[in-house]
Amino acid sequence: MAESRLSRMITIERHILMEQASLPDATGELTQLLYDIALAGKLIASRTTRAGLEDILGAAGRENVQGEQVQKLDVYAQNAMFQLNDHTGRLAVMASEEEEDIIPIPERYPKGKYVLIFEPLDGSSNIDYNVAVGTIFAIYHRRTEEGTPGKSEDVLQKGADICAAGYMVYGSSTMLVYTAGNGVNGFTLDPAIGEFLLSHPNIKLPDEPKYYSVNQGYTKYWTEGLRRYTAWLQGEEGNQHSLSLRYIGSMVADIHRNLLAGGVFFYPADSKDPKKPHGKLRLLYEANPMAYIVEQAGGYGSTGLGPIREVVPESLHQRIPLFLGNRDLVEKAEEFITKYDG
Ligand code: AFP
Repeated sequence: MAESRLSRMITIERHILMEQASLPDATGELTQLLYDIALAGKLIASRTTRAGLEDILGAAGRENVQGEQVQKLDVYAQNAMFQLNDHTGRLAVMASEEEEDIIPIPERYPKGKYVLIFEPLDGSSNIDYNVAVGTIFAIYHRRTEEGTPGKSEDVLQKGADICAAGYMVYGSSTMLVYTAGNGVNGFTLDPAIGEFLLSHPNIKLPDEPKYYSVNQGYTKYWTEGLRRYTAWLQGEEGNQHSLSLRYIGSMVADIHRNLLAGGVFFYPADSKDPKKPHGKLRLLYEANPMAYIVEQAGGYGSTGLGPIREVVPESLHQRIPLFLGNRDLVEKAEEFITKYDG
């Protein structure tokens, strides 16, 4: 008898469990943690699709018609990620782009063996314009003694030590893309049944890239190496091929597109703001998880001088220049930077 379409349907829960079954030492805790993050993603998605309505129904800080406090979406996303994960006994500590310090697990709850680092709502300045935004997460094993409260050293780990990472993108549909070190898989939220269904199995960057993505409005703040590299991407500097430019200004959405279409996303160091000599994006919340995902899809993540995931973090909110995408395109950036800016 032919296999039915329903029996071929793979929910994220089923997929994570299937991955777990292939790992002999797995206890199921990572599985549950990923599932809780997916649930947070569903909650955040349900709010982002109502973003404009919230404005009609009540401004942030006031009550909406249901008598609930209206929260800004990034505050809501922060709370959803925290509250779905603080009490489960799976985490030692968390850290978020929205919080200055590490986020301890409340005293009353057990402390687990994992560390969760997240950017609750990336691209939030785009929300008012109905542009896709996203949530990024990375999971590490704790370094400090099990059962005790997690510390900064649990959070300040190299990207090379990540055990799972992913993102949710809230766009024309909601997608969750994750890797636990065994390839990258993408799931689309079916709002009718409230489930993430496997829609993009084993994502690999296409060999023939289509796009480069950078805020080219900052060209005047760039080094010679960066300018020449961008010219190379445009088919100059001895390059026979040119790529199209696409830049949304929501890193998750930009990288998601390039992951499927092939290309390079970069947010380099520039001289625009002397207080931010290493660019805008953060090593822990943005660069490391995205580099891990891109590398699991066959690409490469670099600071322009070497692998992002080898950088030893010095502080929680450290910024870092980044180049992410097809390996040959990223290595070319390293080449130009070494040659002209070194
Ligand atoms: P917001 O979360 O403040 O909107 O910043 C988004 C972001 O961190 C990242 O998603 C974009 O790639 C980048 O900033 C865009 O920054 P520019 O406006 O400087 O290009």
